[in-house]
Amino acid sequence: MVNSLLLLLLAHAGAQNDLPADKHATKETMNLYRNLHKSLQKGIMFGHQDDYAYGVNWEYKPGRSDIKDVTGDYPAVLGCEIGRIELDWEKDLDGVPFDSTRQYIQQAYNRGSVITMSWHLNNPFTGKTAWDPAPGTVKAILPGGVKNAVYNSWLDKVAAFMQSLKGAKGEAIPVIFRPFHELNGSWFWWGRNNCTPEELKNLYQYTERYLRDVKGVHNLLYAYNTDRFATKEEYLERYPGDEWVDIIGFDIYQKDAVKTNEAFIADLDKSLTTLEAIAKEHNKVPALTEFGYNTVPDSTWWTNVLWQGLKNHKVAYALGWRNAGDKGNGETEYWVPYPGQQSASDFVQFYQLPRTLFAKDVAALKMYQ
Ligand code: BMA
Repeated sequence: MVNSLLLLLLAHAGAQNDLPADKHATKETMNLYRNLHKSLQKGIMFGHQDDYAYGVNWEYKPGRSDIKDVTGDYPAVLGCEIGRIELDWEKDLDGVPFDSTRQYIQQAYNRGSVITMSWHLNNPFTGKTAWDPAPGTVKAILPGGVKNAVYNSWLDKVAAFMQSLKGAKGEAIPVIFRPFHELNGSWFWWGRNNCTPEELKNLYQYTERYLRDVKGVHNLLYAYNTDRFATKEEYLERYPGDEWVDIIGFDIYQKDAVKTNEAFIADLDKSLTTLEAIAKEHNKVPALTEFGYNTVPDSTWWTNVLWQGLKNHKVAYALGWRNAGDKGNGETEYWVPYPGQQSASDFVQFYQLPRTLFAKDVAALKMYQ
């Protein structure tokens, strides 16, 4: 009797651990969370920001994708953005209409892919962009601050968008939301030099509580997302707590010349080891929330660099940044190949590795069931 009671209690504790931060998350969101944990044993899902919207030298062509043009399959994870939704704009800060974003999310969901969302929200204190690091912003938007009502009204718009994401049966489409990304850097107003650890934790918790408990948004998993980091302590300095977070990740970019390949592999490998240790201790899903080497100037970067850093690790997904192409301001930006790009054939090799997962692989995993 005592034994079976103990077993029951243990089973209950185990089940509690399988629940996401939102204990009232929809069934599909709960399933996604559980399946993300399970997918770690299968491989690493490849993700790409704005993949369905545009690529190098094209935009808004239904069904098109640079990843598909190169491999024949879509990425397993679709990255989307909602910066400027807070201002009621029709398009996000990169020009993608929110109505299109909603459709891309529905398409990704219908094919069984996973969706993640970033939010480069403007600075609610100064009205300038996310990159305006005015000190005092976080304090000003929290309760008691002069811009709290403004921030709430912005969250109302985020909530409305999230609640407008519906599958064929009217069910809410789950999204991995990663607000306040790269929070240990100082380029965004929520960054390290621009607020205290307590303020950031409060902001994270406040935002989640508002969306979840005030607005009743129940289709989100929450990602805690730093930039490059050196130690576990640095990673966790602003961690809002286990009850607020589902996925833990970091962003890492290779810059400079190809001769930095070895250093990049070593940094990626070391950071992933630390991330996995934290994920184990805190029972979270580890992910590489953004990575890349702009214009991929190394023809074997995928198998000889990125995979060398990834291959000994179990992370749910790795998200490459957006293929904006020629931005018309003298800058060129793309992070995954397109047909004819110098790393395209190496990317096909990478695609064929048994542990890299793309849309067809992940459809078979039935992430929402
Ligand atoms: C940056 C660049 C910008 C873009 C921003 C938000 O890294 O890609 O061009 O506006 O992300 O997506």
